[in-house]
Amino acid sequence: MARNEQLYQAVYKGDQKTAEQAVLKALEDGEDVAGLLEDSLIPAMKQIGEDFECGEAFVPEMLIAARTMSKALAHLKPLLGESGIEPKGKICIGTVKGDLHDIGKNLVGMMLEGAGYEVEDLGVDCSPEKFEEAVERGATFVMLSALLTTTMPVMKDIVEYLKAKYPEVHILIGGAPISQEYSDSIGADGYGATASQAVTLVEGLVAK
Ligand code: B12
Repeated sequence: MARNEQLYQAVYKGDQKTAEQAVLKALEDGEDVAGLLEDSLIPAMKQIGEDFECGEAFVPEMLIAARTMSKALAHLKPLLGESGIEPKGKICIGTVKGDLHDIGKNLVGMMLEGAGYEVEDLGVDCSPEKFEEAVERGATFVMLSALLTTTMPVMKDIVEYLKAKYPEVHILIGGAPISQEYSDSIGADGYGATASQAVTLVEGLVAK
């Protein structure tokens, strides 16, 4: 699917009203939800990140782009979560301690709900104990998100802490700076580069 230029520009520039209008219009026109995400919304966030990296955008611009992205995502959420069947499993997801980035995490959570799982969103800045509490409530998958190189090591602490107490729980990790190599090095059960890969990973482990 080609990029929806109006939607891309609206998210990139942080124009909430236009973004919401564009997303509603695209849905009315029958545009595919996954296509809107992968070809327009995510690339707009990627671009603002690259602008930030080279000094062409600053935190306020990132923030208004992020708010606009969240508004647009809110319209897609009901469509991603439309399964209406008995949950296939219980998953908790959160962004690790010290990290406040939540767009990717939210997207992963929405896709998993859409795939038929019960998802408990623990929010951002989550301590190992917060994940543990969710496991005690019955989650068999723990999904960790980190967007900062400085908060990646927290994932290692959480994996060590949870694996020692709950070896049967699957821990999956993701976020822009994460790699398969990093996942292997900290003993996580898998890494996904995108929200759809997160679903594939979970489905693979459930099937085992
Ligand atoms: C938006 C944004 C912000 C917003 C966040 C708002 C919000 N509500 O999330 C705000 C303005 C608050 C922010 C703040 C900061 N940010 Co910022 N931010 C970004 C930006 C531009 C986009 C992130 C995003 O939403 N991407 C879109 C989503 C859809 O992608 P994603 O998160 O990667 O998620 C996908 C995959 O990674 C994967 N995934 C994600 N989680 C998981 C989990 C699992 C289990 C799996 C399987 C998959 C998975 O699936 C998702 C969907 O496909 C990035 C740039 C970038 N390229 O990442 C910088 C970026 C992450 N930020 C950065 C920085 C430096 C900061 C600040 C330190 C800036 C500052 N000086 O204050 C603060 C830190 C605040 C904190 N303590 O967390 C740097 C990090 C550099 C580094 N090496 O660590 C980046 C890379 C920008 C840059 N290029 O320099 N930021």
